[in-house]
Amino acid sequence: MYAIIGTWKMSLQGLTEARDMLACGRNAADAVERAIMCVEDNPAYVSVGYGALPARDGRVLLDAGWMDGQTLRVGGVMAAENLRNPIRAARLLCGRETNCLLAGRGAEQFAVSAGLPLRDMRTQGSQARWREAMQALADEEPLTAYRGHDTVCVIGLDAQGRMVAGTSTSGLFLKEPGRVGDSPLVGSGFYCDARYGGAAATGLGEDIMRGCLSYEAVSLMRRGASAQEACEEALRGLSDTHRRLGEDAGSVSLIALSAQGGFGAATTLPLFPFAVGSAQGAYLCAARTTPQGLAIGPAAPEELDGVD
Ligand code: SD4
Repeated sequence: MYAIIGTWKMSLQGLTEARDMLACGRNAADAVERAIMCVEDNPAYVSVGYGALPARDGRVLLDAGWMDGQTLRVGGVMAAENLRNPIRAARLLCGRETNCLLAGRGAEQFAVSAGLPLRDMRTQGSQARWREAMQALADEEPLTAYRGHDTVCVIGLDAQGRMVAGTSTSGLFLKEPGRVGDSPLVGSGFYCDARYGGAAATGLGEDIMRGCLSYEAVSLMRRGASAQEACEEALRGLSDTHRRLGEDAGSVSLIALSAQGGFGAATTLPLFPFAVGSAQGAYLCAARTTPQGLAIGPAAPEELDGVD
């Protein structure tokens, strides 16, 4: 049995390839890396990898995280510039006993020493988006925090029961240079323990960190919750905290995959698309917030027009 889940519509193409790899007996690590690289390499996805959303100073500064569910080792890069595939660096760093989370120039130097390709991650499109937004700031138009800053998160389970979780993002649009979100932070942006399952989050990192959301979801699976129950309960806990403090619910979504191959998703948004892959194929799903509660189900791409 094998299964894979990824955040947002943008993960579908890579997830489809990754599912085929799992179906051919490839391991979860290779499949998750492939799924994420596919998003990183595509400049049409403006919040991950090549051509992603710049920081205030115009630089594209990327975060990525990786966790091996067998060893519970973690790797990650933060505010990394010029890394063609941040997820490859995060995966390689995960094999280390020490120095497995690297920021800024250290991440770039590691990539060079590991023989990973570098690339100027700015594109004409990313620079145009940056100039336009800086102009809007100068004109004092309010910028909302949630402007397409989506993270690709993928969790995979292979036929041998190995599990891996990975994340990759440029984080908040117009972030302060050096700002790090939840995505490379174990427990917040992702967590994976092959005995129970994996979880990963997308949304405003500053909120996600307050509940160590991914660890919380895996911890609920350890105590017997299904992947779906774990997502809903972990996110409910964070929303309750917001409510108690008189804040609004924030913009947070969570996915999970159990060690038995069960899928889960929850969101505070009206609509959160995600993709799943299994022996049944790879397809899009959506979590919808309805007056009756959370509704989860398959979604046709045309239902998700205009959503990432
Ligand atoms: C961050 N969590 O840097 C990321 C951004 C994201 O949907 O996932 N947005 O805060």
